[in-house]
Amino acid sequence: FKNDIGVIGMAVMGRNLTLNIASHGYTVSIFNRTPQKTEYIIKNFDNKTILPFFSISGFVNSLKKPRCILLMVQSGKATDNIILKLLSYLSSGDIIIDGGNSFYKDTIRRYYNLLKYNVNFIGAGISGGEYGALYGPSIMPGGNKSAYNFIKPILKSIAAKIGNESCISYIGPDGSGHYVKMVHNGIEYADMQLIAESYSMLRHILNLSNQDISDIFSQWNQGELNSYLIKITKNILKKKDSNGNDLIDCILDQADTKGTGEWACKEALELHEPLTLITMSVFSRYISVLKLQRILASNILLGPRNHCIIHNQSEFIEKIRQSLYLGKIISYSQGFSQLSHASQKYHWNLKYSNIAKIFRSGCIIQARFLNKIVEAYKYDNTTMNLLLSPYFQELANKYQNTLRQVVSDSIQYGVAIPVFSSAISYYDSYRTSFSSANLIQAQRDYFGAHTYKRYDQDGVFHTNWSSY
Ligand code: NBP
Repeated sequence: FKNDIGVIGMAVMGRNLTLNIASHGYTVSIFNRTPQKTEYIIKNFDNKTILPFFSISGFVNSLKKPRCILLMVQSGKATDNIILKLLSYLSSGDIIIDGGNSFYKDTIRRYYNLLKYNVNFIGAGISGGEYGALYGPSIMPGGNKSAYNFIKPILKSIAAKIGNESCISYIGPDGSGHYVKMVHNGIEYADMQLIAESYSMLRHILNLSNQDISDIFSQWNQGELNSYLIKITKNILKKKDSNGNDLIDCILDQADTKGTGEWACKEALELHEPLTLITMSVFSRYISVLKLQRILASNILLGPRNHCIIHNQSEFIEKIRQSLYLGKIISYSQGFSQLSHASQKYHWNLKYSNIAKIFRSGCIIQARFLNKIVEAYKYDNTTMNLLLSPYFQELANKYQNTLRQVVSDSIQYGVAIPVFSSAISYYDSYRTSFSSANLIQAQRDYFGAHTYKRYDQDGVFHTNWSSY
């Protein structure tokens, strides 16, 4: 008897995905470098369809051919090591699925390297954290399409559902699935930062209590902003610690990063994409880490002398809501624009409507408004920027004034809102038909003879600027 699929890596993600797969009637072989983790699963989860293996050869030999092996190990060297160990036991046509957060360029390299051995490699972004892995994640697979079609029934069965649709869709060739996951994670950074800045304005400008803010998020979750991140924020703000204190007030204000957000920003630089909100979200986490410097600076550097006064509290709360929604839209516009640029560069032929569809459940950025992105790209997959599509342009025109008021009020209060500020700056830059870059070009030509073009004449020009 041979098993349907094997999973390597029995940390939280691999374990929960294994339980999810087994709960759908598949037999699963499991392996982990450290045997205790494998033993733990067998002892603690009474599931006859999960079979433990303590050697790679035994694990590989236990699988039906062509073998399907899901890797859920740490990205980077650990993934390369385990692929190398597997390779000597695999046969032509076998399929390795890397469900970890691998860098897409590593996935491209692994894909073409394994092709030499006739081993199929699927780079699958998997989002939803440990809960999603157990009950239904969003899955973004890239690689060979016929290999994907072979493993599709298993992956489809474990993916999150929205109605009768599964949150999985073939993304495209080689590293495209992991690229989409990287941008997804970047978008997640900006969503979280926009929510945190909203919380900061409610807390430090309106002086509301955590309970009040939780109630506001609860109301927001009923409308346009309905999303997983708003829901968990509402819950976080109500949570008490064992002493009855608001837990949020006891949590140190230093946020970590794990890599995918930074990758998205580095890729933006490589592609010359203005991914300003995500980048500013990553920088905001870096500033958060400078706690000692911030404490020092708070005693040295002055803030605004006079606060403007918010006369109407409920009106300001509604303005923050509208600004948060527009900020989110601008961030997604940038993220999808980067996807489109990468798709052209790597010839991936991405279908943005399908990508937005699989983000609608299972993953961290799941949100009602993704339906609007699905519609926008279904109507036109070549849309240059979501802000130009009918629904989003109408919304941007409706909320842009509010966003600038909220940014201006917060600046006057001295409350930091770096991503809201980036949102309105990008918005204004994007809608400016005559920018100040003429001066930049002149400066470049002045000191470096970089040349410039003119509106009124064809050709490329250089001026001897120092002669009058
Ligand atoms: P970790 O990312 O913490 O990785 C731990 C696993 O990698 C363990 O099974 C460990 O084995 C194995 N491993 C390491 Br470390 N080095 C190894 C090596 N040289 N050879 C073989 N195995 C090795 O686990 P995770 O949080 O479950 O995440 C798994 C993957 O899924 C990662 O790529 C992660 O980025 C991605 N992911 C995580 C989340 C999340 O919410 N945690 C969400 C989405 C995707 P050991 O037990 O012997 O040390």
